[in-house]
Amino acid sequence: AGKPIECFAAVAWEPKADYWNNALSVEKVVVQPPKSGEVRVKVTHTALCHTDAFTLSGEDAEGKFPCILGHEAAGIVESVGEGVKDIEVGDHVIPCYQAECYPEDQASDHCPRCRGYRVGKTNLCGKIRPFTGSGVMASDQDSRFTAQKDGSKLWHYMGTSTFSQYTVLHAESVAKIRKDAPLEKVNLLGCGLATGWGAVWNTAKVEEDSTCAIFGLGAVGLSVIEGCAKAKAKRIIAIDINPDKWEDAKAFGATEFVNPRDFDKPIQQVIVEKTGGGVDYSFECVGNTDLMRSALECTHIGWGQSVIIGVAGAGKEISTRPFQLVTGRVWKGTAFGGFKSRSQVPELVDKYLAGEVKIDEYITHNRNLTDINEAFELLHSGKCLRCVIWM
Ligand code: NAD
Ligand code: DAO
Ligand code: ZN
Repeated sequence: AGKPIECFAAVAWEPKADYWNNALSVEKVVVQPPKSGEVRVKVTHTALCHTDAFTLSGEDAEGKFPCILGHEAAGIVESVGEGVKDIEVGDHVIPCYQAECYPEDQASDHCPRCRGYRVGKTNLCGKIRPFTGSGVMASDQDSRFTAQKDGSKLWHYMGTSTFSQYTVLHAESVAKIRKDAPLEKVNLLGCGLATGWGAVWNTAKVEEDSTCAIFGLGAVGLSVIEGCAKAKAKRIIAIDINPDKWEDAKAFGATEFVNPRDFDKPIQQVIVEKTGGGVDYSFECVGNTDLMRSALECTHIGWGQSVIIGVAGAGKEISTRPFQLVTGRVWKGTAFGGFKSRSQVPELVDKYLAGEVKIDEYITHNRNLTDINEAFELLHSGKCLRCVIWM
């Protein structure tokens, strides 16, 4: 504690369009001790999410290089900076790319998005957002990482940077969890699964007996399916261009599978015909703007809702005929499934330990940090849902 730590990290020196092709360099980095309002965490496990690949590929307008990527992780607090309350050395934690400020910030107007009448309107707390979005820590607007070989500064990513054996987090980004939770599993709650479940339960609020369509069957799409099944949806239509995804989708609760490549008409027309007018809820879990349109247009006139989850490349735009909205369809989006991170991630851990939600079934691969490039290759291959990196 109080001293810099040398450890290994996977450094992204520059963006690489073919992100699956040895894009990261596993090397020694130096991690400074936490400053005021920060904690330093020993990352034990981190998974790879498509969003890491997206930033690494250079498509993310906020991507700042060189940096240390990674945002779906779990670990143990190594040291705590001044003024940090309720987090102690040895606590088990999940870093959260979406921070959540404290009640006292809200009372004293410290957070631009969580004060006064705005309290509770969004999970997108804005207190440290300018810093997490620009790769630095709030207290001095600087990084805590340097490369050991030449002292170059390495930027943080999403306020998490979990592809490092040690990372420094804002206290607002730390969800403290119970110690009996297996860190090698619950790391997945830092992003993908929470996002999918929350899109169903918090954003769409899917009801019993409803009909749902899910576009894209990666871990996010499958967790949407699991969420819909838990919400007792009657029909859960799984859509993917990779037919190998059907077995997984069925195991998570899908009732039917549609491959857009099997039809020579737009997929929205196929779904509308199949459901006698359209689905009640649809979810786009790919990041493809044409598919976002299909997802909206396959919902039912009058009440259909479509939730965008996928992250599209910088500068991409969505379109539809305004009549689609005039006639009652609703287009929404969600980040982290609408969950408040620090307070609700521990509740998701409880749900997992009570056997109410799956995690293990999403973990198709495990690798060591030295093999992280192979994990990106697996993600790209379409054969991997989540690969957990043991740090
Ligand atoms: P993934 O790459 O594992 O899964 C994507 C799936 O989409 C694959 O099965 C692929 O075969 C399928 N697909 C590709 N093109 C398709 C098409 N035209 N039609 C139908 N299916 C198609 O990704 P993931 O990790 O599940 O993440 C999905 C998306 O969600 C990504 O864009 C990711 O950045 C985003 N994401 C958003 C949030 C959020 O908070 N909004 C959180 C996490 C991830
Ligand atoms: O608060 O200004 C803001 C924007 C917050 C961005 C949240 C990111 C949502 C998208 C997906 C990330 C998946 C890891
Ligand atoms: Zn806030």
